Amino acid sequence: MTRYRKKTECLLLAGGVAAVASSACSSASKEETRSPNVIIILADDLGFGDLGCYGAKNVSTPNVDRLCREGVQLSNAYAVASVSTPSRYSLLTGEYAWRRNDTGVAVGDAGMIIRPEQYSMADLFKNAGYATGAFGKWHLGLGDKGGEQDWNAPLPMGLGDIGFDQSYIMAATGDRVPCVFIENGRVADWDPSAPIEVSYRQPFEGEPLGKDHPELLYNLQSSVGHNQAIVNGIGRIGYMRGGGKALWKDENIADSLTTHALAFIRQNKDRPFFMYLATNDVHVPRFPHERFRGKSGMGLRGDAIVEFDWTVGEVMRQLRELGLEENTLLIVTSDNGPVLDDGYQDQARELLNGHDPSGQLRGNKYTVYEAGARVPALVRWPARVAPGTVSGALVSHVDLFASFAGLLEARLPRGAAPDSQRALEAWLGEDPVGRDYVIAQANNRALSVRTARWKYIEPSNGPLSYSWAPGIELGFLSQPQLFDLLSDPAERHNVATHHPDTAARLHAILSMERSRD
Ligand code: NG6
Ligand code: CA
Repeated sequence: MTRYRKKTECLLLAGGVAAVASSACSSASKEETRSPNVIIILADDLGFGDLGCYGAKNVSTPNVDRLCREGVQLSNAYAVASVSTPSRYSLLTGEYAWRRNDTGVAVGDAGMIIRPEQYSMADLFKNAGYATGAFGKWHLGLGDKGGEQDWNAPLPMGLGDIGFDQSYIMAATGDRVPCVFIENGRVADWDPSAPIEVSYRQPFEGEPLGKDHPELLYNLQSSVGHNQAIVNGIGRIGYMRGGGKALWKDENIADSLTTHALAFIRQNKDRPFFMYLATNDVHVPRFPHERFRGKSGMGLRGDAIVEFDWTVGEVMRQLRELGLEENTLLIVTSDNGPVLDDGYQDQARELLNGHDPSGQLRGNKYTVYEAGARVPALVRWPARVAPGTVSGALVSHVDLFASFAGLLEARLPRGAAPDSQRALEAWLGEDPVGRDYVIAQANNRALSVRTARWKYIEPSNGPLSYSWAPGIELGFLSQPQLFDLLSDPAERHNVATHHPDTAARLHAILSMERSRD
């Protein structure tokens, strides 16, 4: 059982005001013995500049902003990758996704990427006696084999096999089939009158496709791709037939996920729990509920941020109502950076009106530059964390695993979470420095390494931007790139040739990390 001292006591001890401290400490010496609940709310494609407390314009995020005031706001927190699957893989396993070659953006019928024999973050909590639940976007494969799932029967392998007691998830992304929720390993509300078929190889006869029937795309038109199956008047990636009443309506996804997450909290109010709540917001297709429409002045993308903030607020409200606020460690962060046109005509770019989703960092989702993986990160744990803390400590999602293990005083099995370092104090705003370096992966697998001052990007193949979306900057260059983030936080001046020793030293870090493979 984890024990920690009440915050007031810690502060007095740290302050060293002996006379005051001794009496005050003894009067405040009540030690909490119950392990904290742990909640990760992981947004999708929410940028470093997309929240009020990170400088967002034209959208207000009052719930998240309150979290900022009540906890720690981190300004140098990193996802492990600039796209979803490798980012989530690393968070949930404590292993860099680039150590495996099967962790690229997963199709909707991918097989389980995290296998039962691998020790997951959910296993860690479950073994410590926690109730464990996953809600929302999964995107890490389901079933024992890719492309062969029978979506009309319980899946032979699912989240229950990697430590989650309960789950209510989307198999992949909102824009990929199957467009149904999977609850505890089988399709929720499965409709026997409409058996589900899914393929990423060939269309189903008689099923209209977005590319041939733009008139059926009554909710959102595609701008690029997203022209295969049509579900709810929106074109998707992949082919699908059936589903009937199990098919989701995009405008209700946030409600469904939040409802299930709140129920999980209520069910487990009397025992410690770990909840992984991965929202569909603000990934494409952005199609928030009507009550959030027009609430941001930035169209659908901004409204999806408002919907995300609502989800955070609901979780906070539920904790408060159950008296669980004080001893719940709540983390809000994002899987990768922001993108505007990600394949649907939702006018995300046209309606920005001065808002900068990247928060003045260079790039976006997919990129090697800072906006790809530097993400908002807020941590609230009233029992221990000082409110209103702002920290520039260098932290990475990959360390959450070992940090939680430290919190639980749990021993990890040999080989578990191999890249994860114990960094709880940095995540809680108590250690202002954090990691020596952070490694991030772009979507072409190129790695970068960042220290307090420098950012080095290894040479790689690939374009500077996508041909279909010139507004998406990738930054893949065949030469090394080095930026002095202290004088050049927006990575405008590549100084690799001026500082060859620094470039070589940072390159050597990447080589050393790779050789630990
Ligand atoms: C891309 C999709 C994009 C998004 C992304 C994955 C197109 C044109 N683009 O291939 O819409 O789904 O994959 O995003 O199809 S992630 O956040 O889940 O990694
Ligand atoms: Ca994402």
